[in-house]
Amino acid sequence: MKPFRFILYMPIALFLFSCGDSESKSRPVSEVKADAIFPHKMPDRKPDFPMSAATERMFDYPAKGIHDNELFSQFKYTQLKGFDYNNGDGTISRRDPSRPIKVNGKYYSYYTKRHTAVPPIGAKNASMTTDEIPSTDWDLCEIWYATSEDGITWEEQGVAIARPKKPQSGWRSVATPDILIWEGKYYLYYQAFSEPSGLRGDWCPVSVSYADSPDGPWKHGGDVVIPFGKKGEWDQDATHDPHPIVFNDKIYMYYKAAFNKWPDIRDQYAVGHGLVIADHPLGPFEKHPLNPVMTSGHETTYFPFREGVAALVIRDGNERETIQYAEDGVNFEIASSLSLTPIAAAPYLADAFTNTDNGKGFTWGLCHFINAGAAGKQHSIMARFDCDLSLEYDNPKVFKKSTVWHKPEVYFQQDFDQKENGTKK
Ligand code: AAL
Repeated sequence: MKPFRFILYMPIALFLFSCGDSESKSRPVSEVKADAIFPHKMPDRKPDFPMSAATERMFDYPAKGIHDNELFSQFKYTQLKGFDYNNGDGTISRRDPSRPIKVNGKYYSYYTKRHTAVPPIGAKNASMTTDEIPSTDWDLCEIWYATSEDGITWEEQGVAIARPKKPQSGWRSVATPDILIWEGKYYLYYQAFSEPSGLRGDWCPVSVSYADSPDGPWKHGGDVVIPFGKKGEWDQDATHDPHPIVFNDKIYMYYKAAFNKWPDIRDQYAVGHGLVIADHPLGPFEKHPLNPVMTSGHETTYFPFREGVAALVIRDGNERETIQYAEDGVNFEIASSLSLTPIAAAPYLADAFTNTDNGKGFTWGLCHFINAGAAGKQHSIMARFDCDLSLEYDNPKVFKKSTVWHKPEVYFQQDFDQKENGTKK
């Protein structure tokens, strides 16, 4: 605390702490004596008198107000230049970008690219797919890469990881890559499908390839890098969105598995994120005994922050649209709640692989929009987001406002058929 604030608050604090009764929270309301009233000026420290659960909780966040919370930000979006989508006819899709890395002054990002004769016919129709007809947007894909000087205009460079020959893992599709830099080498982790996604579920293991340069050539380094759970365990048949960082001198790889879903309870589905840890990028990766370490969120986005790890948790679960923080990279707590979050966020992190114990966060990254196409022309596009989630950057006027006003059209796009009655319980 700054010295002048300490002097200012000292008398208030002494008064507040002297009239505390920590047990009174749990007493019936008639017995709770209002020893002190919450002050108009925000106290620096948690007062020791009876408070509601929400007021108590306010003191557990990184800051009591979002304007001072380094783990809160609004997000702004910019269209990328340099990618062609065949006039949006659904035959070209780019999605699930890797976190950009900067090498020799250029940013590199790796992503799922689908270029198929026709748009996807849907997971439900997976049994009707052919070698030419994709089920989902990430079926029949390859991993491509692009470079950029400014993170906005990108030049597509070509294929990084092609589909291997049948029956090798990934022969059907390789997708959703992320990158690790370790001892001067580059490692790409990605989902390797050996059946059309949707056939039995979105089932796939993770493979790894490595190279001496971010331009490749990439050498196959192994399959099923993240071990599946045994039958009956939450991650028994899916390991998605591999996301490595270097933390505590080791490789911490977070991943996602959707569970409680297939084959017949899709509407009950749950999402967990697991953590596997290794001493070397090619493994072996060992599962953390407390997995899943996160029970909300879809695509994984974890980053070194201060002495711990923070996560952007979006789309799924009770704690979706939050940032969470864990000093140990395992036991996450909510640090802020967010709106209009980037989907499949891949932030540019200068310190993702430096084993830092003072993670700085980020100010921009890539993400995707999966509904870029008109009906029957489904494809995804990638975009850039900017934000203020960095300890080295402050732009409160743009990024720390609590409300962002959207035009009425944004709301009216979420229309509702008034004849749709729902079900009475
Ligand atoms: C994504 C990711 C994984 C899923 C699919 C493609 O956004 O969660 O990659 O398998 O959707």
